Amino acid sequence: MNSEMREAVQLARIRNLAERVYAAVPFYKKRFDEKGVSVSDITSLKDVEKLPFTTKDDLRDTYPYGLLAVPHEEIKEIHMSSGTTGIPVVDAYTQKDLDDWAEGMARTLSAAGADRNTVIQNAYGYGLFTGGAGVHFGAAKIGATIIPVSSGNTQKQLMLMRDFKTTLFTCTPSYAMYMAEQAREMGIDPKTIGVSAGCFGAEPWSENMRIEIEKNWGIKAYDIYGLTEITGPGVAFECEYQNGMHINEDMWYPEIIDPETLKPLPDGEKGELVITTITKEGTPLIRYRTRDITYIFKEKCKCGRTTRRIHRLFGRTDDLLIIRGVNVFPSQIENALIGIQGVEPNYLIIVDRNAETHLDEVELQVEVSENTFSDETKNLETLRNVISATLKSKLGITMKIKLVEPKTIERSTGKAKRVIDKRKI
Ligand code: DLL
Repeated sequence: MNSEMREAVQLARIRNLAERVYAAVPFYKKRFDEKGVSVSDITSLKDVEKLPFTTKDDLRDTYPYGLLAVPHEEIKEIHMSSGTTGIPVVDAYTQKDLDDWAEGMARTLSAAGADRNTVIQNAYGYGLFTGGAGVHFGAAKIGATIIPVSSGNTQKQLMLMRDFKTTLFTCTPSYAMYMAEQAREMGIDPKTIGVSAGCFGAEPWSENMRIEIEKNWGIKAYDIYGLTEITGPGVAFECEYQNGMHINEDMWYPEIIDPETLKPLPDGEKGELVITTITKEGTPLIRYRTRDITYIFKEKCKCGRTTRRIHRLFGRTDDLLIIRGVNVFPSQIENALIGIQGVEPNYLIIVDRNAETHLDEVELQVEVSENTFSDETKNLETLRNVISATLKSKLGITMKIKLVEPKTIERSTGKAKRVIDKRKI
């Protein structure tokens, strides 16, 4: 579809959505009335700016069923994410929502080369988390062979991969790295297992981490994006050119806003991604503020898909560390670290506040490789200086660097924890 045709479809769907939520969801009726906006005000996509935002707090305030836009018997499945504050964020799907989700994930997996002949090992967690179910539905729609192993049990993962000739696997990028490490420990070179692709997401990762995963596994590593509130994975995905993620724009209408002023930003400008779920029935959302930072671009992709794309995520507004006035996302630190010889892509950022000076202090714990660690202390000191100087020159920040022994930073089979913020405790 060219952009004019797509925009016409989007506008019609947004108008239909506004009508549906106004009639069925008291929360939205109130928000629309407060803003003095109604469906008749939406005559172009630019008018979407007139609609109210929805935030994570709104979802918590309306937990569990406050945003339902259809009768209960239409809801066929529920997923949720726990988050950090206790009250889960809920997504309630009608059959059509599940079909759309499967479609979005089928596109995601086929863009990574999957078809009926592919054996997909799904190492995202099954259960309330959307990763397991999302990949499962998409793989089923393609007609691929699914190994629904879920996350964890790493030795078994490797055994299944080898015995059942997995060609594509899915998990968080940090778990993909951990699996490679475990394989080597078992005397297996991951490259010899025969996997050719992986779809990784659910947590921030850097371009250098991609290179690392591709090198370790001998595969092509695709970035995939999504969030529970919207549907789960399948919102946007990379194609074989691995240059930004194609947004499934016929289902999710994206905008970028300045998170401070809340004003929309043009394509190409970095800000907070806002999504309107234009075809969703169960728990549709108007202008949901994802807190994810990226930019949208519309240059035509060599793959032939005409949708706009989002750049690999830079981080989240709530992950942003401000270190003595310099804004930095954990993924930028990761990117800088991975290029340094002797360092493993395992790190932990610990933020604390000095009780006397009241200034924030950051300690960066970095794992060093086996060889480096057995070296002389002098060499470790040199390495610490190299890390410090690299971070200073690339990001303009000074951190206390602590080198730690190989395999001491806790591994995760799901989303890795990269930051410990002691200031909140
Ligand atoms: O993580 C859905 C998902 C499952 C996506 C499997 C991809 C693969 P939540 O648990 O609700 O849902 O977390 C959503 O994770 O707002 C981002 O901050 C982050 N995230 C997801 N994908 C990526 C990615 C799933 N590719 C939150 N890069 C989102 C960076 C990502 N961050």
